[in-house]
Amino acid sequence: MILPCGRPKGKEANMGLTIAQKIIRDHLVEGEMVPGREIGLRIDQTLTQDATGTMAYLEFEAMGIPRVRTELSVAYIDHNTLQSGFMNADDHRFIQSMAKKHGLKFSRPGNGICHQVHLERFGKPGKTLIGSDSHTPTGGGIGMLAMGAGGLDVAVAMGGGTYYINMPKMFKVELTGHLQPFVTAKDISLEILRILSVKGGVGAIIEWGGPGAKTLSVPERATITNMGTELGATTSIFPSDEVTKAFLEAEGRGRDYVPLASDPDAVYDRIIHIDLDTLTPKIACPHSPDKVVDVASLSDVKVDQVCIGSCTNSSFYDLLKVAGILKGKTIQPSVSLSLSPGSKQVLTMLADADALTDILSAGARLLECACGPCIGMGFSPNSAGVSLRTFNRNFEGRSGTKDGQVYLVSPETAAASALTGYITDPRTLGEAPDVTMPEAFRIDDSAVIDPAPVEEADQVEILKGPNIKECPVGDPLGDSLEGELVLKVGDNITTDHIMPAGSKILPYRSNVPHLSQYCFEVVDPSFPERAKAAGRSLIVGGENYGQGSSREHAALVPLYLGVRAVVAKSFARLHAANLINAGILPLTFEDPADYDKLSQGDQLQITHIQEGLETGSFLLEDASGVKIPLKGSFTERQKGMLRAGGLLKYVAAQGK
Ligand code: MIC
Ligand code: SF4
Repeated sequence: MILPCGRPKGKEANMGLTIAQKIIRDHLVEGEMVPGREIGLRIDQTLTQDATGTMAYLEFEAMGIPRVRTELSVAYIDHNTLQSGFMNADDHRFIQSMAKKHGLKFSRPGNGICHQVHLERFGKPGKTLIGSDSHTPTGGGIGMLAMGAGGLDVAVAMGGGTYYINMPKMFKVELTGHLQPFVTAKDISLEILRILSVKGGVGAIIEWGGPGAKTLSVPERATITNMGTELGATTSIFPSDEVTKAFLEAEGRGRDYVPLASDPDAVYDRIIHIDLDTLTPKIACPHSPDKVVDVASLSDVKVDQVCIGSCTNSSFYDLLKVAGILKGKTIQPSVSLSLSPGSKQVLTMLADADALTDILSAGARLLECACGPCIGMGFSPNSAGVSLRTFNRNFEGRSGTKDGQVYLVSPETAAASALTGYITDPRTLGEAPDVTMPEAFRIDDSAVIDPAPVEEADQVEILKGPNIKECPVGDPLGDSLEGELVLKVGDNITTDHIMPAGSKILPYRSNVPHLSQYCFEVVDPSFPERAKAAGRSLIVGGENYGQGSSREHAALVPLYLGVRAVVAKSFARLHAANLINAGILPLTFEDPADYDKLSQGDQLQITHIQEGLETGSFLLEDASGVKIPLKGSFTERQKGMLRAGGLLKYVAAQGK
């Protein structure tokens, strides 16, 4: 039994709580902590990056709120740093002017990847954080409840609004033993992906614990919580303990430490055990992070390119180990190696420790402290090239080379393979470098710019370049919806399929009309033209539709092209939320076998939508009279959003 305020009553009141449940309890403003039910959370901190940020700030601007109402909001520039053309620089100036006027800190380009910098300088155990980037759960490495969200949700939270999710189930991963030499946190991430798959964490928060967790440093924990995103999990979290305290103290932020642990009698929906003593180096094969095998099993695969970096594996700790492996050696002439340090702190400390010299002398190319190759911003592999990356995603085409064969590995496996030219189990190298966490990090926040004081905010001019176009808004949902089935796709369609990124397209994240030419480019380049010609239309998908990124462009661009409903076997959490925010109706098949009854080009109709919103049952009919039952269960708030034509219109109507 649960009281309206969400606190358990009766027998359950004495039940122990998990770490996440404790943070949720302390931030609950609406709903009950019952798995599957919608809850509203107070958000302490927000972050945005530039690829989703421009849109988020346009949305924030549309809300007319003068100053952010969070404890801390930070605007990072880390994705779009190539600046080929005026577009990125214009977006950066816009974001910087918005931050200055509306009370956000602004992290300049070059300061680092949002998740790495946020962990170093701003994250606090026990706080809630949402970010317009799906890897925001990195903050779970220091015991934050950190979640990826759509830009519009972040805009609402910046304005002091509530963030809504469905109360997740609780999973626990119990770690025992110690990582053996050359076996790493990345191998733990890949192992859990092997066990659970890219859908295995959907609807769950994954808590990491057990004696093995105590042996992991904060950067290692952050690698694991970062890649929890690939499991589809709402977020992942570690306890806040002595290790967290030491990390915060080394960052000069000991005052931010609070201890956090689950109760001994906390209840989990699922417990998974991983024995670190027996874990071996792992690798995810093209094109999915869960296609995991032992590194040793692929030793005959020749490597063309190795990329070390990204928000998963670019900490000082990771890169010191890489330097230790490469020191005094030279990479194979056939291999191209890149290094993108996670932050300016990491880069300057590597330089101070002479470790940067070891890496560069071995033959690496130094890229910026930014996302870079992870999101296809340069350094694409050669045709059909094998690229080993310490990143978190290896979706088809994401590297910028359509037939590139991207494998995901640890920094140790990456460095070892660059030396041999073949996929190499780093344990064959001999002795592992002995790396310890520093007692103090190099603290220099000069690349973080404070906002204007409130009294001067009025005078700050908002700078908008010509690339910044209006954000599309949905139409109120009527009682029936008719349209062509313009695209039928299979399982595990990612947001990179729906709205690709990369150096050609990413500069247009604030220009939806231009962006729309590339929608579903990897799947079917004729989609945009067909969708435009069709007027109002529907898309049909398989399982886990929309997995991957938080990019709301994967909803806004189809909306612009006329898509009004997506019918799938199942949806990824973030994408379903983004569709509703955009005013697109996401429905699932009552019987997944009905998926086979539909073909691209069918004329479809969904009737009695208003009744369906209440009952959760919908009926899809094609022109020949075939009837397919669909379902969709929406909260009152979501119904309101769909009826209004999306979150922006809904918020405007509520006068919030
Ligand atoms: C990604 O890793 O796919 C991104 C680029 O960081 C995205 C955000 C975006 O599309 O801008 C994410 O993970 O949310
Ligand atoms: Fe940047 Fe890659 Fe991390 Fe996304 S996954 S935030 S693109 S480094």
